[in-house]
Amino acid sequence: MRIWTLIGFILLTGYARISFAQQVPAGDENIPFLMTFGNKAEPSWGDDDFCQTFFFLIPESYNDPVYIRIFDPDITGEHDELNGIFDTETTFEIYGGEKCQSELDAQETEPTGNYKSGDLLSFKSFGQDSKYDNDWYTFGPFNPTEGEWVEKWIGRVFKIIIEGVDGDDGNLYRMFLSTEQNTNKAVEGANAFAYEYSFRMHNNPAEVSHIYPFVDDRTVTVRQSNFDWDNDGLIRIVSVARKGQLSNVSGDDLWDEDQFQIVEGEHNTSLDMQLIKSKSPAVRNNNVVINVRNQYNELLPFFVIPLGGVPQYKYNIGVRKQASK
Ligand SMILES: [Ca+2]
Ligand SMILES: [Ca+2]
Ligand SMILES: [Ca+2]
Ligand SMILES: [Ca+2]
Repeated sequence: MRIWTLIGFILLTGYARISFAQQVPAGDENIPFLMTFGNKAEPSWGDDDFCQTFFFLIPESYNDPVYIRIFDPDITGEHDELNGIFDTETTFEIYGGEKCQSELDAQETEPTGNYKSGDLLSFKSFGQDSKYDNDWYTFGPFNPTEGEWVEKWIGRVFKIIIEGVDGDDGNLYRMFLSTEQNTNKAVEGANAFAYEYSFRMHNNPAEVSHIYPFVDDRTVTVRQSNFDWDNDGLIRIVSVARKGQLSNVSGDDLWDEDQFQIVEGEHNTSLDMQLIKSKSPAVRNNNVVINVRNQYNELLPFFVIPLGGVPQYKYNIGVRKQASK
């Protein structure tokens, strides 16, 4: 009896990992919602530029059509943040083709220059559409060959740009890269990444969210910048060589930043930036923005499924690091 319960548990947890693997944000991140405000909101609501860009990475081996599904793309009813009356409009645009990711403006944090590079494949504007409240809208199908080939990530990339084009409310939403039009079925080996996250923190102070910037072999120093954190707890950085380094968070309507050196062993791994909320006072409905740059001022991508896995601190690397100081 007990052994069957155990086997059932293993199967269930394995299934859960697969089925949530390509939700954006993904399971290990434990971020409840992405967030984009209408462009008439004050940035003090937690969104500095009313725009979010995400990239979906399809592995070279996958050739069947894919769908990009959005949960709660509307701005009314459940999940969304009301400011006065609901009067916000948000556009979702999907790009593929040459330059959709490799264009440098598309890899920046601000919606300026040629950030809408590539070919516009699909577009929809959402407002107070109760049809999509607490429900899904599906873009696609897209043929993987419509994406841009990116040698560095050995796959094809699609871009989605989400912009608040009117109003002052907060659109909260999630996404899923699916092989199916009407259900969420993960694309094996796929991933998603962004160069800046705008998102809603949990309301429960016991919940810890994570982002996983990938440190390539050119990275010497990194600088994390965060906006409108409302002094909600702290950021704790864990890596294969870092046991738990504390980093700055910003106040209301402010940016703050912190710079540190990358050490031996951290190249070609992800950092685990643990976003630990304040226990008291509890901060509710906290919307925040974060990005991480290297010494060349280039942004490090956050992959929803961390490259190389969730980093675990290895005692040996830490000891060697200290001995060489
Ligand atoms: Ca409003
Ligand atoms: Ca809603
Ligand atoms: Ca929404
Ligand atoms: Ca905030």
